[in-house]
Amino acid sequence: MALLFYSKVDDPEEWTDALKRAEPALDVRVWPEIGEAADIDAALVWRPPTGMLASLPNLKAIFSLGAGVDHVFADDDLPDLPVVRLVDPALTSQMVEYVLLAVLDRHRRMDAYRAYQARGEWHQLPAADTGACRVGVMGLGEIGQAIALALANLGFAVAGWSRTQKQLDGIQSFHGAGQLAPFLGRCDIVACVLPLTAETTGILDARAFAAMPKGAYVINAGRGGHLVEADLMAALGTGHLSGAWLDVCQEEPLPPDNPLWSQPNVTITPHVAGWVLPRTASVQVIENLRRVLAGNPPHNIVDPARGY
Ligand code: NDP
Ligand code: OXD
Repeated sequence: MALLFYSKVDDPEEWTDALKRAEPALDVRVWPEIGEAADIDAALVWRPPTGMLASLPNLKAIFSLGAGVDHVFADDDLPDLPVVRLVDPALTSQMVEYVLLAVLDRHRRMDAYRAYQARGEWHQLPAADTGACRVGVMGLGEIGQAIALALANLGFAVAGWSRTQKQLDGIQSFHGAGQLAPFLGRCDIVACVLPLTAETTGILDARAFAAMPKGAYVINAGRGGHLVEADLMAALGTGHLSGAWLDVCQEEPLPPDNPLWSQPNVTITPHVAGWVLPRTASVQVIENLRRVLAGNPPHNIVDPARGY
């Protein structure tokens, strides 16, 4: 069994070692050293270049090196094959940690305390009332549900928004385009962990910000394509939004001259909210590869029509 590995951000040696620990007989071919293209059964990829997958004549499945698959569907010449995403508890835990970090940083006014410290000022702000802080999670899938439940466990007033209705203990559920504005209207902090699809592209725009209450705070750990950066800058400029915390950007790496870098109430991290760990994720890649080769459908296959 032969697997092609392609990523410019993941370490091919670490992945090869982990994959071979999970299946010693696996033949891992790291792009561009692929040998005979016809040998390759499946590909494990992050942002594959257009046409690369179509050039493999015996490919049977495409595995995303992440939870998201937008980077696979961005290939205009994508062969009509099952596209499989990672659903990894270790990745989900990191995403929960990341959003909790951002929410707590904002809720406990660490921005203000860092500024006071820089000026050598001992200044106490009013106590943060967690039960009165309304947090909204956009996307209630594997990652969003775990985030919403973790926030609710801390006592925040949590709501979630998804395509279909959800029943989650202690979480107010909103769904569909028609309930987006009422959902945003009850959020002091909004955290986006949606997949990037035709329907969700640009969803964090001027209209969405206008639907949020004055002073709302936006966290984007989904994809850069969800956020209209110019609209964010405008909403920060008028003071309608109090700040933002961004892990993902329209263009990655974020160009040095992008004004977001120097916006004082914006925190930026370089797409590190959740990082797939080869040690845990390679086990499910191998299991899915075995299923494909045995003629069974892999787990966590995505729906190309929905785009996630
Ligand atoms: P899932 O597929 O499990 O969940 C997606 C959720 O989004 C579902 O609740 C779905 O609704 C909802 N959704 C999709 N389209 C719409 C829509 N048009 N309107 C409303 N809700 C919608 O994905 P995961 O939770 O595993 O991952 C989510 C995303 O997180 C990834 O696609 C990726 O973009 C991002 N991510 C970012 C990382 C980072 O490091 N920054 C790391 C990992 C993931 P429904 O339940 O009704 O289908
Ligand atoms: C993912 C990511 O989709 O890391 O897993 O962005």
